[in-house]
Amino acid sequence: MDYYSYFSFNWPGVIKDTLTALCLHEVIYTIVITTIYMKIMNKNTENKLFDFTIPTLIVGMGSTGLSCAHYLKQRGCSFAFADSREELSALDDIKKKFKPLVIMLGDFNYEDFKAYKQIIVSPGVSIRSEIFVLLQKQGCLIAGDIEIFAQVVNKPVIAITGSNGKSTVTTLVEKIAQECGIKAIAGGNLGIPALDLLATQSDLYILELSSFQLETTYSLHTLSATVLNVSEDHMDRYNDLDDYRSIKESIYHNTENAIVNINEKITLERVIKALDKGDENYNVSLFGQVVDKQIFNNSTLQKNSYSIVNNEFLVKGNSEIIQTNDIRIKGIYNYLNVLAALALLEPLQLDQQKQIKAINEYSGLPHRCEWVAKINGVEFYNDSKGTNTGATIAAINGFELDSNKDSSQRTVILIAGGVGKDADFTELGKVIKQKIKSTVLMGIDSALIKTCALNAGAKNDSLYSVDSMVEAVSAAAGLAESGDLVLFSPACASFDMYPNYMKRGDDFKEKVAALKSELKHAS
Ligand code: UMA
Ligand code: ADP
Repeated sequence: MDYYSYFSFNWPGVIKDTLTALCLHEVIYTIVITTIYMKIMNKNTENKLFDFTIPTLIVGMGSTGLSCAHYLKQRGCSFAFADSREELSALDDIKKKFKPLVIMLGDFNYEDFKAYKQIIVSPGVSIRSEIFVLLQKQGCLIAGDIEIFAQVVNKPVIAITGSNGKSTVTTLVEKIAQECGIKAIAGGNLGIPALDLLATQSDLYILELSSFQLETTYSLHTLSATVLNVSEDHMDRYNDLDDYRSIKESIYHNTENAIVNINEKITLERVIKALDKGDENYNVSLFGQVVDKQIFNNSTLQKNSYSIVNNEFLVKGNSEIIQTNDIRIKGIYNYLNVLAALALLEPLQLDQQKQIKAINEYSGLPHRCEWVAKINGVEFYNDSKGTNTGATIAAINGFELDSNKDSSQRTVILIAGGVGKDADFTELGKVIKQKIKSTVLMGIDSALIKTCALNAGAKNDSLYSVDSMVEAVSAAAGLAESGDLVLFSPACASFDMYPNYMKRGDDFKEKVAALKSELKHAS
């Protein structure tokens, strides 16, 4: 069976069988399936179809905005740009390349925007600001690039969101699918904007989706979708954690297979409720660490569940799939990422041995608990992508699991700090108190982390404040003894000191390398 053709979607059996029996030409399938698609999209009255024949306003001239412009230009559509920056170095090139109707720079202006019936808004721009709320009320379609992608893609899509682990799972799913011979490509929040992926004419699209992107996505039909986990992030854009969680959960709308983390109780309950009420009709597969035996007493769910046994085996139902010893990416959170990837791919019924090979070969992405160096018996790890408390706590716990030492020895020196995005650092404070020998703090919100650690009972003389990466690395190295490890996992965004987390991680690695060569020359 060709899972990747138009027939691959689990359209209601009768329709699929009828189409297959009639042996219609692919073009006719496309028309029929597009009609079904339209029906799905129109179920929600808010879902207007993007109209490629009328002028569009593209808000935000970053990678998303430019990718949308590229796509619209290819289709011969006219569009204007707006960006709240006053100046853009690439302005002339953009004008020349895209020939937009107009480019509006500086503060967004309702009077200018209201001339457009549809606006593509970049994820970094909040659609909850007054101007967009007003425009939407007046019937303007406010959509993101993922919504446009959803309306034009004609191959299966797997979608991944969550506070942490998205990029790891997205790239792992891509690697497994490719190893199994599928022309698959990953993108979205990961880096390559979704519409750019279409040029590859792949047979499977794997999208990492942020909550920002989900806010402006209404009709994405997916083969499988997951919310990996929910912990505080981007609290500067949301009212509270539940508001943020609800946006994440919208990824399940219109999926055929909802992949749910068994440990995310609130989400799991909502998914089951939606099924019971008949609001959704997806299949559910679970993944996670088994704690709630009751759920696993339900034989249907148990059959479809992926879990970890004694931190040693990953299993589906009762069957062992893989030994954790053989997996290169370590830590419980990474085993959960592997389980999620397997569950997301389950509908494709791929060859198990090939999947296992791909998983065992996968060595993770840079800036995610990446080993950097060993200096005088101290190991340095770069986890610059640890940009919220959930990630940093998972990273610390991951090391604890893999360490042969008693956790009470507290052998980790943590370097953290940056832009806290209005996060509550109480939990991180507790973990610092319990598990961290010394903490070196830098960045704009470092005082908030320090206060939470002190409130949790951490000793003042275990907390150090510094102003730069070079000082942070030098302080951490000075505090560490042979056998300790230095973990750079900031729990914060980078933009107070760096353009992005990659530059920040690279700087950490450079400073560690410099320290190593300094010590080598000194000895
Ligand atoms: N802009 C405004 N007004 C604003 C905010 C931004 O005009 O109020 C303009 C900026 O001046 C700039 C443009 O919008 O010209 C930038 O747009 P953007 O912030 O949406 O960023 P893009 O370059 O389009 O990149 C986005 C994602 N960025 C964000 O969500 C902030 C990228 O995720 C993603 O890789 C890319 O689309 C392709 O899909 C990055 C990210 O940090 C990695 N994501 C967050 C995260 O992972 O935590 C959500
Ligand atoms: P995202 O794309 O969601 O930011 P990544 O896969 O890039 O996630 O991982 C970023 C960091 O989040 C990692 O370096 C690690 O510290 C942490 N992390 C990864 N997977 C998980 C998970 N499943 N649960 C909690 N934390 C995780």
